[in-house]
Amino acid sequence: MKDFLQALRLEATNAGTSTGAQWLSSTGSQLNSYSPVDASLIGQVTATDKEGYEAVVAKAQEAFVEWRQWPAPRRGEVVRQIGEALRQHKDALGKLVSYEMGKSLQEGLGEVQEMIDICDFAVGLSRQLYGLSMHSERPGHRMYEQWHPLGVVGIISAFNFPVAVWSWNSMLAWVCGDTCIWKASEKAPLCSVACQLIVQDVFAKNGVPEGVSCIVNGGREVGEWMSNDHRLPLISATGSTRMGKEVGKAVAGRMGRSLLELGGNNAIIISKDADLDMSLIGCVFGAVGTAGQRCTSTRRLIIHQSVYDTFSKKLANAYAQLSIGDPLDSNNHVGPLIDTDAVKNYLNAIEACKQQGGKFLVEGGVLQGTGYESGCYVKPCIAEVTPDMPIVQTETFAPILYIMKYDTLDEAIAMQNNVPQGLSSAIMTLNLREAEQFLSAAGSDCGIANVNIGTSGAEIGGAFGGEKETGGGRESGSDAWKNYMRRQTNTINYTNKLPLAQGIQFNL
Ligand code: UN1
Repeated sequence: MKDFLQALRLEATNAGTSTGAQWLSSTGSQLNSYSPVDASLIGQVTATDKEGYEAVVAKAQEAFVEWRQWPAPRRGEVVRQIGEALRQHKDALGKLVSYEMGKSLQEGLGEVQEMIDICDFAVGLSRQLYGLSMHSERPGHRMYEQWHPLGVVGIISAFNFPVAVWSWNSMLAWVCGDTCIWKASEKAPLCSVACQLIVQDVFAKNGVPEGVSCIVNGGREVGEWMSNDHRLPLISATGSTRMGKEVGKAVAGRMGRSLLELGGNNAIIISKDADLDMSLIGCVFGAVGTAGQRCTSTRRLIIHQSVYDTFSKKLANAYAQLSIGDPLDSNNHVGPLIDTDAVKNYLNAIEACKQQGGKFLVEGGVLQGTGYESGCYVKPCIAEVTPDMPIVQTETFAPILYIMKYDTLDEAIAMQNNVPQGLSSAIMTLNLREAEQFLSAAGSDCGIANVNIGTSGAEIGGAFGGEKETGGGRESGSDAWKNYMRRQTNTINYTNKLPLAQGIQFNL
């Protein structure tokens, strides 16, 4: 037994359904969590059955009635303590993320840091859930708006950020007075159990009602129950565009609210005026970090023709230095893909790219031999392509980087925008005119547009999400909290007359 599993009290868990301190038994199927690092079975959870799901929703609804009455700063104090508990568990939780999901330990720890950061952000917010006040057109009237808790929030998260994405949603939802039901990816279910165990202790110390933090586990079916459930006014879903379209449709069908954060096809433009050495780090980390399994991973480089040869040589040299292997070993840059299905997708994309005319500058392939027994380790690769190839329009969750040439900035921006997805984008340039054009209304069409940093590694303080097939939702910082509350406009008449708006006369 690995010590971090013990530290997180994951030794003998097979529960996958909880309303907080209570763990419910289930007749659902067993979900095995295999590590892509070494193929070992880390643990099991039981999928939530319908009965368990109903019990969870009932508890979350009941808890909401009490929780929404707690003053927001008091809810914030509870979230502050969660942040403290996460600081204490950072090392163990970071290792679990790395071991269950396969990202490098540095990135596993970075993910827990994102959780801590969003806790801090949410604590501040708990005293700032501001509404505007307006000037009424009628004398003796006061008009303002206030934000009320929304209800039970359903959170569906993906394997690639198995803990942080939940925290972006739940920490904000909690200070906003909502209760949460979280369905983690069936590919990383132990992460949700570990988080629930950490939160449960903090809640118990503070007398938080049972049902404020709930977890359910399972596959598509559980996600469908949530999406179709009118008792969940908001579904926040992170994952593939295919999944998001189904969730969005189901939630819209019942006039619910959805917050969708889906696929990306993120590009970096390398201008003739770029600092090439600095750009290299952003490009390589963006493309191979998390083995290309971030929704913000860099998938395309659009390189000015005058620096194309120089920069592609630099890239090839950098790729030759990458060490691939056990992500818990800090000497390695790249860990495994999540599972062998992901390896198949990677191989299929390489094959499709070749058939469509792509030429590989750095070849891919599946690694074999000692240390690679899980069959999930692949070589990050680089293909020279043209932007119209169908594979270049697609998000493949793997370390495949497509590179292409451009001549004018207008052309580069058009190439960057001409994909179905619209999450993250960047330009590397020291030329102010180019940078400003890229950020202008005629520039990048993405939710995130950066200058002289890469596409991945967004900070929690900004609103996170994107346009087009990325789903349009914004999570995390800025005013994303408004997703988790309902707005109410209030007008109060403190006179003895009842003037009507718009000057309407209505005399009895
Ligand atoms: C995701 O991949 O779903 O910007 C989230 C980043 C991280 C979040 C990625 N802060 O890469």
